[in-house]
Amino acid sequence: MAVERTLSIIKPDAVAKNVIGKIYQRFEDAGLKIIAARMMHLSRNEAEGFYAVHRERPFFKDLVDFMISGPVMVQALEGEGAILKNRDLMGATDPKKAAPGTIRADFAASIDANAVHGSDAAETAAVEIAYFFPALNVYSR
Ligand code: RTP
Ligand code: MG
Repeated sequence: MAVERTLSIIKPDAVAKNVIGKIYQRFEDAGLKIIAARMMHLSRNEAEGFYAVHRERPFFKDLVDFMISGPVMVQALEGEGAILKNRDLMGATDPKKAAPGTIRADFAASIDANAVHGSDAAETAAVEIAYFFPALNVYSR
């Protein structure tokens, strides 16, 4: 399997629950390296730009309101099959449907406050990483 990069966000609910470290541990235990990271409190513009693909969806305003409700932790992850591996660690979008032992099953309260974001494909991963990190701030190793 190829080494890939993916963009992860620990959302405001999980940052507020003080579980950044527990979520990082899951990434590292799965063989994913944190190759860039920054804590941010997103502006409305930044959140709308990040989720632009969902602009026409009925949940767009709630999603943006939630994403700007508090600080988030943004990281790029690297490893074998990182995109799918991260999605597996996260679990289903709705925590009620997320498999036991996944991040969303363990830390998320609802489909809105669902603890983490992860890129869903190679193309979106590249765009999302570039959205938050200039290439010189990514430390592949
Ligand atoms: P994410 O992009 O945050 O990693 O989540 P995802 O791929 O699992 O889900 P996606 O379809 O990309 O939706 C983005 C976020 O919008 C919220 N959402 N709400 N009320 C709803 O039906 C609904 N559907 C999606 C979720 O918070 C989801 O994470
Ligand atoms: Mg998504």
